[in-house]
Amino acid sequence: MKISVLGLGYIGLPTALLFASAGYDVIGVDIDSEKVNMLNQGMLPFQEPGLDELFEKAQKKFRATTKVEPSDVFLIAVPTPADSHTKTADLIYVRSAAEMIYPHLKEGDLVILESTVPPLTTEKLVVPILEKSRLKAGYDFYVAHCPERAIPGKTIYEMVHNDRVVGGINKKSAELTKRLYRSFVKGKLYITDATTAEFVKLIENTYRDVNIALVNELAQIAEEYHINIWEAIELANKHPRVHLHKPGPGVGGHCISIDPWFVIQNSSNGKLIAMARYTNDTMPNYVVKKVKKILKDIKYPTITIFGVAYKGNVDDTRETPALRIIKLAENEGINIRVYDPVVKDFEYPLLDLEDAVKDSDCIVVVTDHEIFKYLDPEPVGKLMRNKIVVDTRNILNHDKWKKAGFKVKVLGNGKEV
Ligand code: SAJ
Repeated sequence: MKISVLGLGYIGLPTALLFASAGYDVIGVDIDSEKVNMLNQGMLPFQEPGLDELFEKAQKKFRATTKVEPSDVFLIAVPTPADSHTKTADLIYVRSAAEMIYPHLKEGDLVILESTVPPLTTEKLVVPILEKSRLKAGYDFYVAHCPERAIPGKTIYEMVHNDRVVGGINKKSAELTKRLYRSFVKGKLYITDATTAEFVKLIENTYRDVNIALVNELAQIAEEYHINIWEAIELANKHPRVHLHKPGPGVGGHCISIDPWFVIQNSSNGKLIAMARYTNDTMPNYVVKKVKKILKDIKYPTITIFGVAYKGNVDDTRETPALRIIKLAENEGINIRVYDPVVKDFEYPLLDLEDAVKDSDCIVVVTDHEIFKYLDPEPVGKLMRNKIVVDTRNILNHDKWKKAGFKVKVLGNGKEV
């Protein structure tokens, strides 16, 4: 059986390789010819734990190309960005993937949409395009939505071990999809209809966004009451039914900061969801306000941003709150230096540690990279003009930094305000 995976990004590539290592002949299709060449020469376009080994194992059963060809299964794993002005899903890539597939469709084929999409996309957008083949969906060929749940940094482990939801446009579509994923998924596979599966995926990320917004709001309130939110959360989470998330500089990444808009884009409801988005999107403003207050007596201040990845231990900067923090601070006349030993490309120059902290007035920890926890503050402090650190993630050993002469401020710790 031949499987074509359209879109070789963070989800499509590992998925293609997992199917290949399960024994299927897999063709990876991507419009980016550079990426296709790289893969065919045995090079990976991005890093992810376990991806090297998987690539090695799957190589004999996998090849990449820029053109769709006849297959038994077509799996769509293309990006679905949100249009930042209209806050709606931009489905151009899904549309064009379906357009590329339909001329090759034959009886018995299965088309699976993995990309995250607003409810009804599979039935109302994808199926009609595929039916331009003159075959009838659900009878001549089969269609399902099977959203991914893997978290960047643990993608491969989670793709194999997480439970998944399989939404078919009819029962046969769902059953066929379930059987296919069984080849590498060790978690449970739950069957439902396509629209419910689309909705489930979105509400998982919405649940997380709203909960993060809650603690981000509580962190600001805690500061007003001179309470340490981190202590308060730890104590509240001793309750058996309370699981408060962690406050921070805002929500980034390609999923949680976008998917809630897909839930509400066609609804007249959704005030709470939109408000949560607003709260998380404006956390960088709160961080900058805090930084400005600390730097108020310093002329021509320079700050060093520690971490521009959207979260710890990944090299991904999509929708990172760091960018908004940098832009807002720049607008206030603050000089910016950036240090992120995990990230390779960014809109601003990435400096080595020494250059990033030399003559700086303040370090702002934005990303919770593990590596920052073990940094020795002594030599860092010696290079700085002023020894101030703002920890928006509460990850540093604060006693150690204080001992090295740093003034330490932690987001949400009202006890030190
Ligand atoms: N964050 C906080 N506080 C927290 C947790 C996260 O501020 O308590 C921030 C992170 O720093 C980051 C953002 O939120 O900026 C999102 O990070 P994340 O680790 O929560 O999630 P993602 O975006 O990397 O991956 C999510 C996951 N969804 C859920 O946990 C419900 C993953 O399982 C999905 O597969 C992925 O979205 C996706 O592709 O949709």
